[in-house]
Amino acid sequence: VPPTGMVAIATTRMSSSFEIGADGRPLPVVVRGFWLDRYEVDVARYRACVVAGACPTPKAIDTFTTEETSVCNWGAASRERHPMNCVTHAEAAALCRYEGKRLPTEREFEAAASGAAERRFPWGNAAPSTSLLNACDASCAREATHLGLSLESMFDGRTPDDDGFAFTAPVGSFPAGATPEGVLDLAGNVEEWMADLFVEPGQPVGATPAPNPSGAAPLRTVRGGSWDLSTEDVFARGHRNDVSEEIRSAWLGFRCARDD
Ligand SMILES: [Ca+2]
Ligand SMILES: [Ca+2]
Repeated sequence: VPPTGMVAIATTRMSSSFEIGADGRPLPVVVRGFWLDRYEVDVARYRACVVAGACPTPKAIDTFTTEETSVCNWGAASRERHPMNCVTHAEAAALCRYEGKRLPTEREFEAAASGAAERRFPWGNAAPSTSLLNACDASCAREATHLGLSLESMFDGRTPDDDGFAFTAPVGSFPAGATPEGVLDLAGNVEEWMADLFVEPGQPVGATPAPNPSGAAPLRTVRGGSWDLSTEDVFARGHRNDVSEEIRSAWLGFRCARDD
């Protein structure tokens, strides 16, 4: 019986997009079967953890502009089903622990999003469209100016050019963009915290993590792209990013995984 809200990801043999083997080629890896949340963690799930005393109450956003904090979903009216964003790596990990889960590893994310077939996108190889994911669309570019942000639409000059959501969307709003196993929003909506410490491209997992040039907090990997981005590549297989594990951001959320 699958755990509620989770999808089985079978053991996956693939070549890692971000690790290079001793022979200079993409590293062949076997990712053990695991469970992955069908959806990004939403505000309601995080609230249950706060009420239980197992998750910290989200703090004021101090590292971003006031304008951007209005896109943080905690405490915003009618956004209980929106992804829980603006949380640190530790806060995300606490929610997963509370649910008897953990954050997924970067390899697991890739196995779920691209599979043994090494799909370019979670849904397959077709280019992103407004029905497949929540990216920065026409409404995002328009509304962002009210927040003092300058964002571009990924669908400029195309029809349709509006995916229905200027900022975050309720989790699971893009069923056409699901993986074959039924995992939603692996590309877009919010970028997602991985369990892993970030290692430089081409280094094997477990290599000495990259130091954070801007401070003491380690860098963690984030994956999948977000509502504010407009380049197809950032939603594609192999795209990865590194951020300080202490940041809170409106474009950054998470989902949880579990061992078999
Ligand atoms: Ca959008
Ligand atoms: Ca996502």
